[in-house]
This record gives sequence, C-alpha cells and structure tokens, in this order.
Amino acid sequence: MKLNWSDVTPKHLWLNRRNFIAGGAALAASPALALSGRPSPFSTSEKPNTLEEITNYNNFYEFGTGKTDPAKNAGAMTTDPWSVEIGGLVDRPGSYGVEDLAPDNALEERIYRLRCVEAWSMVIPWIGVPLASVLEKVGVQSGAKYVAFQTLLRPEEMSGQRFPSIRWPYVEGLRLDEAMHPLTILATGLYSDPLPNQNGAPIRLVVPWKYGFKSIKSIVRITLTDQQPPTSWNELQPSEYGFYANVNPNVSHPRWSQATERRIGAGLFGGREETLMFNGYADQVASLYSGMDLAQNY
Ligand SMILES: Nc1nc2c(c(=O)[nH]1)N[C@H]1C(S)=C(S)[C@@H](COP(=O)(O)O)O[C@H]1N2
Ligand SMILES: [Mo]
Repeated sequence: MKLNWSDVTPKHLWLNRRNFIAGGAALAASPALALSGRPSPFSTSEKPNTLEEITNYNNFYEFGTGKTDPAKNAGAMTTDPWSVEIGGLVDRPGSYGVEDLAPDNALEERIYRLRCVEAWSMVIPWIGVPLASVLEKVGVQSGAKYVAFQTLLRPEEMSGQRFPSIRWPYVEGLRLDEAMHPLTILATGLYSDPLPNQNGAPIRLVVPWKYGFKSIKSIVRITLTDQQPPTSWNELQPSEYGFYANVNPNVSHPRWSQATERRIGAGLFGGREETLMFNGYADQVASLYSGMDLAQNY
C-alpha cells in the first residue's frame, strides 16, 4: 500500500469542532495548530470522492434502504445533545460526550477507501481519533476480548426504524485487537466539516479493511465484553454476512463475486477496479488473522 505523506492537507487536520461551527474563522488562532504538521501515515493517496458523492450515496437503513434516502431523511435526527454510554469490562464506565471522546486537539485526518459488501467503493477523507485512544481513556480490563457498538434507537426521528428490516438498534462488534489497531477510528467529521447526519453523526466507527457494514454509525453505546457480540447483518443473514467481514476478493458473497468493485463517481465508462485483500490494508492488518481460515471466518 502506498503511504501518503505529501498529499495530506494540514489545514484539515487541525480544524477543531469550534472552528467547524465558526466556519473556520478562528483557525489561525487555534491552539490545536501547535500540534500540527503531523501527517497520517495511514492515508491513501487515491483521489477522494466529492462531498456531493459521499453525502448522497449512503447506506443508513434507519432512514430507508435506498441510497438517496439517508440524504433526504437523516436531517430529522437530533445529534445535540449526544452521549455515548461506555460500559462492561472497563475501569471508568460512564456517559461520555463526543468532546470527551474526540477532543479538538486530538483530531486527525484519515483518507480511507470504503468498500461496501455490495461491491461499490469510495475514498473518504475522515476526521476523527483512533478508537484505541478512547479505549485507553476508559481503561480496558484484562478480561475484555471484544468491543460491542450500538446505534441510536429513536423511531420518532429515524423513519426506517418504524419498519421491519434488521432488528433495531443496529449493532456491531470487533475483536479487541481489531478495535485497538491504529487504522480503526471513531470519526466525527469528513472533509473540513462535522459529520453529516447521513454519514453517521455525531460519531461513527470506521474500520477500513472490513466491509462497510462493520463501520456502524451514530453510536450511543460501547461495551467491552468477554463474548463475541451479536452483529446486525450477521444476525439477519449469517450465511452471507460474517462477524469478521474482512474485505477479501477471494471469498465470494453467496450471490456475487467480491473480486472487483465499482468506484462511485467513476462514471459510466469508468470500468471496475480489482478489489484488494483487506481493502488494500493487508500490510498493516494481515497479521491479526495469521493462522485463521478466512473462508471459514468470513
Ligand atoms: N447504524 C448503521 N450503520 C451503518 C449502516 C446502517 O444501515 N446503519 N450501513 C453500513 C453500511 S452497509 C455501509 S457501506 C456504511 C456506509 O457509510 P457511508 O454512508 O458513510 O458511506 O455504513 C455502515 N454503517
Ligand atoms: Mo455496505
């Protein structure tokens, strides 16, 4: 994988949330800039999709199953105030604000490929913090082996939750070593703005080497457990969606090949691209799965 040191725009790295709200006016005076110039070694140098593409082609079943439904309906979700309950096998359980988990001076930009299990992909410039930094803050106890995540359940505001679909609330999970991996982030923004509702405001998971459904949106609960937690798509159709869901061109979905993908925005004549093992992040993450049969553990 190509590491990208030069293409990162430092301006994006240190825009803090207050600056987002102030339209960037306070940027030059931001104390966060004192920390700047620390480009991420994890970003891809591929061209990011446009904000237009990233915010108008979404999967967020809480707002409908169509790709343009979230852009139309997610505005109804109230994201302020917001708190994330962190519990289970942690030293400091409690209710945390988004500011506590992703403080302004810790925000980083990560330009990641996102590969949906439906065989389309995008490149998204996220802003967020490593999930590991949050887990260190709350103190993971020695018995913890997995991290479980839960999305907001609020059918009054989330129109899709009024219809039978997946079992609400949407839940996801990671093995603890996956959760602690430096590529795994909690995102609170994209481009230089706070996360749009349709992309999972105010805080969502991003795990770039796994199919997009692992990257759960609008998180209200994080629980450390010693048991593998249930996950929404796996529960709905276990033969099609596994717990691991690592991007793998060699393991087909029962109904389609995963060998290639369609890059959103490539146009009618853009052609399909080859899907890369672990979505191109194999150098960083393959060792997490050494000795595992990836066809069995899909
Ligand atoms: N709560 C929740 N999180 C979710 C989903 C969802 O329907 N509900 N869809 C997932 C799927 S299938 C994908 S591909 C990504 C899409 O993220 P994006 O819309 O920001 O590109 O979000 C994931 N997170
Ligand atoms: Mo997806």
